[in-house]
Amino acid sequence: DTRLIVALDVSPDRAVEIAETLDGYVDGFKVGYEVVLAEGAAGIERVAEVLEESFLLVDLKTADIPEISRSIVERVSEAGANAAIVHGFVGPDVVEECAEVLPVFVVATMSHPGAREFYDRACRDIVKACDDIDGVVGYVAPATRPERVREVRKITDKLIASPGVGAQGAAPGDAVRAGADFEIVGRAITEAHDPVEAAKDLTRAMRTSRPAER
Ligand code: BMP
Repeated sequence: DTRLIVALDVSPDRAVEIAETLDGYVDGFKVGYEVVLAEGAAGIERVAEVLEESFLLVDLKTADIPEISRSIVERVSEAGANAAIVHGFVGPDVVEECAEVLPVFVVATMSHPGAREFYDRACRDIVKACDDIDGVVGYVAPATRPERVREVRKITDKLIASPGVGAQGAAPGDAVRAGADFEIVGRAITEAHDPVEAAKDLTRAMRTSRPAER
C-alpha cells in the first residue's frame, strides 16, 4: 500500500526488468507509447505477464472518436491491461465507450505549465460529466498543482492518480495530501541508479513530507 504508480516510459526490456523487481511493492505500473511504439501490443503483454500483484495501467491518452477510441482500448485490454487512461476533453461519449471495455482513468487536466491555457478550464466540467459513467474508476490530476487535485476531490469519490512528482517538480506526498489516492512517478524511479531504493525513498518521503510551499 505505497500509493505509488511507476510510469515505465522506457524500453520494453527495461520496463519488464523494473516491473519484476517492484511488483507487489508499488501499487501499480503505467506503460504508454514508449513501450507500445517499440513492440506494439506485445510490449504491453510482456509487462502484464510478469506482474502478479501490482496492477497495470495503459496510458495511450486515447482522444479519438468513440468508435476508434473503443477499438484502441479493446486492443489494450486484450494485451492484459487492468485499466486504460483516456482523455477527458474529447467528451463523455468517448469516455463511456472506452469504459464499457475496461476500467478507465479520465484525464481531468494535466501537469505541465501549458495545461493552464486550455485544459484547466475544462477540469471541473470533465469530472462532472464523467462521474456517473460506470467503468470510470478514477481521474488523472496534476501533482504539480495540488489545488487542481483538491478541486477534483471535491467533486468525486472515485480514485485520483497524480503525476508530476520528482522530475516535474512536485514533492512526494503533496498530491496525496490534497486528496489523491496514488502518485504516479516515472523518471525519479526509472532513471535512478537503484529503482528499488528510489521507490522506497519516495514512499518514505510521501509519508513524512511537509506540504510544499506554493
Ligand atoms: P515523470 O515522473 O517521469 O515526469 O513521468 C510522469 C508520467 O505521467 C509520464 O508517463 C507522463 O506521460 C504522465 N503524465 C504526466 O506527466 N502528466 C499528466 O498530466 C498526465 C500524465 O499521464
